[in-house]
Amino acid sequence: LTLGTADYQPTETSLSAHQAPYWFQGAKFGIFIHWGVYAVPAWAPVGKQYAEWYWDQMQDPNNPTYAYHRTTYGEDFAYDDFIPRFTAEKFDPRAWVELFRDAGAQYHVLTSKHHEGFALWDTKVSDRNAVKLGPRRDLVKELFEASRRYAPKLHRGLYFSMPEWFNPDNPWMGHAPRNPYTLEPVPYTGYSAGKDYVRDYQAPQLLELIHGYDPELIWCDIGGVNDSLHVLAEYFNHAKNRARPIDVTVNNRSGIAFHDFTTPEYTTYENTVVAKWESSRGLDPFSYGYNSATPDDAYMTAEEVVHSLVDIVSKNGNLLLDIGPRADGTIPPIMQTRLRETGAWLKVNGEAIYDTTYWSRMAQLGDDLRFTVRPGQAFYIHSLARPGAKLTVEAPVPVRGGDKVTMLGHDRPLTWTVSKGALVIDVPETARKSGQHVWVFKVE
Ligand code: FUL
Repeated sequence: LTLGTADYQPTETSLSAHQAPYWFQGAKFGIFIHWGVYAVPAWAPVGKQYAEWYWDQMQDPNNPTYAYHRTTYGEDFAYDDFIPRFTAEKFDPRAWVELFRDAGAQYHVLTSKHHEGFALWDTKVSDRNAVKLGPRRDLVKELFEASRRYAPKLHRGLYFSMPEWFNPDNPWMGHAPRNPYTLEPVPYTGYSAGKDYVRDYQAPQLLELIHGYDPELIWCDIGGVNDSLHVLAEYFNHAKNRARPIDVTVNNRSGIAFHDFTTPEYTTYENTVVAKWESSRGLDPFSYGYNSATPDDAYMTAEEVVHSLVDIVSKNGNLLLDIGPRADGTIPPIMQTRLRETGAWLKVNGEAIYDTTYWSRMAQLGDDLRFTVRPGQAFYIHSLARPGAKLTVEAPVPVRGGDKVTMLGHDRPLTWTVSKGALVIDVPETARKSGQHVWVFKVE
């Protein structure tokens, strides 16, 4: 019987045998990185539009980016004129992956190519890439190599936009690139038109990534025309048939129904969803790419990040938290600070997050409590609000006489009782320091 060892076939039925792997289930926290030519203008109306959408937004006379571009760069400055300014000259992949590790993240997902069509790796199917233009470096390769070497516990993923806005062979926005003020055509730099978009370009690019970089996660975006049945069958077979197999996963935006996980964006599910999911958002109030107009105090605070992570994990999700590096490869200090602060919380409280599972109820909502479980070992109560001298948990926590109750980061066991069916934990003053973001109690 070859059940479980046969190759995947390019059919929905065959692919359906694939599930999100254990590492992804347990990872809970990843870093999304939106980096491309859009990091050069790095502008959008703050909190309203995604900065990585600059090229699309500058085409529309009713969008503030249209006027902004004219004032800042002039009518004759095409989007592709930003390419030489995308230098990555200070890109230090080791510093990046060490930052992600220190943030407590378990995986990272870099935009290998966003909707602008500029590939960050050495693609052979077009010159529209970071080796031929701009940085003149294979940014995907450098990041993956640094990650394997300096942060080997991290899992490596790649985002890939299935369509491209103004690709002459399949313009998602309905037309090849043009000057938004005169509507004159402009070149699509580095690309020679006349390809079958899917067969000669999109699918080969995905296969280059699969065979050349061994991503453990592919985060497709937008869907649309595709050959994803074949590409994903090849992805899974390649991962499985390597000398040292890897366990890979794919999201729900490749254009076919099959997926390992769903991807709510700048939102989360209200309740537990048993099928694996991952919510993404930027530290920015509403952008994945770097928006230089966003003031530091508009970014998520560490408390907001931790609250969001705990809430998501209690409902079986992962948080894929996004940063937008600058065009020179530096990560804005506010983003570094937020990631390190999150890492400090996870250092103390990570055991209540990683490799846990959701409980039969995700929350005791009115009291700002969330729950996670390490089956057979421990039960965790997360208090999003600073607890009082007594923490009352009405939800039917599986506590039995003799169980030990502690607060993570506090050295002494806490006393507790069960009163009218509720667990009541005595929380000494020393365990209730403010500024902890979330206070985690462990029952074992
Ligand atoms: C969306 C894209 O359009 C955004 O720019 C971003 O990449 C987000 C994660 O997915 O669909």
